[in-house]
Amino acid sequence: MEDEYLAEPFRIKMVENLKITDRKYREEAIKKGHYNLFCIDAEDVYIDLLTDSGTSAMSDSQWAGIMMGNQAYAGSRNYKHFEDVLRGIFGYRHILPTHQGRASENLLFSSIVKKGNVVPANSHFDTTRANVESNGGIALNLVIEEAYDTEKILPFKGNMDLEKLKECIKKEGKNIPLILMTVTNNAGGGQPVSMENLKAVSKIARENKIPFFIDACRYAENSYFIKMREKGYENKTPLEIAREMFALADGCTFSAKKDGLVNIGGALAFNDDALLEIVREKLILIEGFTSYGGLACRDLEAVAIGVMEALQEDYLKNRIGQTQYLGDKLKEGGVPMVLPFGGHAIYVDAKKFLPNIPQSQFPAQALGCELYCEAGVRGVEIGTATFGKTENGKAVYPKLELLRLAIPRRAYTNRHMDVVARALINIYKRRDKLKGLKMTYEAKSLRHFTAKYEKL
Ligand code: PLI
Repeated sequence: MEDEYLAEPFRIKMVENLKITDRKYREEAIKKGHYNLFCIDAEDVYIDLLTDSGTSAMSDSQWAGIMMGNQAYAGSRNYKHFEDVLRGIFGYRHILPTHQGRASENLLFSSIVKKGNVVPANSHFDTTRANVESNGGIALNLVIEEAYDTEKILPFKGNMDLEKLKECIKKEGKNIPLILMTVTNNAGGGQPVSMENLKAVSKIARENKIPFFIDACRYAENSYFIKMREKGYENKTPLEIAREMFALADGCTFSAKKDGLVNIGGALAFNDDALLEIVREKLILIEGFTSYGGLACRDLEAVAIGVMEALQEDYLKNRIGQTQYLGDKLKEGGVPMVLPFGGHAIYVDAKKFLPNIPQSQFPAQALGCELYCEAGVRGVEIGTATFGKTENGKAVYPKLELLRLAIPRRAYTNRHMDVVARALINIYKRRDKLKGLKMTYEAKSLRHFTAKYEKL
């Protein structure tokens, strides 16, 4: 479809009614949830931008596929469909179903990461980092330095810094069990990785005989960015681009809850036959048999259909377009964000939004709570609570302090995006009145999910 005529490439067949609340109600709700947006009831949220994971609206084809579920412990036809479709995209020999991305990470990292190993990535997401660390490894972020400059406009700000990677290999050598590339780079603003960078990382990995894996959560969106921004890919389909990307690696972890357009599902895919022996045993032990991997077979069918829908060009144009739409509105209102806008989310730069609140007082978390109180919009902190830590009694802060507004796929209209923008711009106008938070409880790992705060 020509750009000027393309709106949503779908129409709405079923709706979920939303609860409408007032500010007093929301202030009570967030106080009851100890100022942690993970600890409030989803029903009390009007526009839920906590995550784009597992929150997609499925299509009628996917629901029809679910009704055609062939529930069998072994050898279900839905698994065969799932395997065929994913192999057709990823190209790897072994396609193992899992219930979601972190289960794939657990299976892979517990099989190949040993105590003291170093795992370089452009940026690890929180579960990826936690899975490396829980196996005694060290998760290293080697994204290009420009990724930390939120205002710098570059087409592929998710790229790996190749010099840093080479240095790391020189220093660590055989201590590196794998190199990981997250596409798009969720922890760094949802920024894409270029094919050129993937090729270079692949070459370095192969020269040094280090396995190279892709964290493929948002590979379809990354493929679309390559088509839009990288020379030589203008006339290729997202599927062709995706195939080229995966051919550069030895395997991938995949959360189908993102670019699989499903509410649950994932996969671990790779070529190594020896690794299969180890992983298959673990899969059966912790997830389920190799032909369902912790899912109902009907869910495998929904993934098989969803991944192909998520590779459609009109879908991707509309999807990335909605994120840009929200970003453009916020930019008009002067809101500081990570630029250029990411694929699945807008990342508000809380350091710049609230320069009066130091990182020790969780500015992105405080902003998230205020946005919820203002309009019932829920985002998620990607800053000190998520990636900061206490080391030898001293607080260590991440470089970026962001409030992520992740947009569920096919779920909200641009009128919802208008509300989000209006609310955030209104807060921006009175930003000097906002106060920070004090963390009163933190768990040892993944503390942001269960942390408790008090208002300062
Ligand atoms: O939520 P999972 O276990 O299906 O996937 C874990 C995961 C791995 N890698 C990346 C890049 C992710 O973004 C990711 C999950 N992301 C979530 C839940 C998010 O809100 O971004």
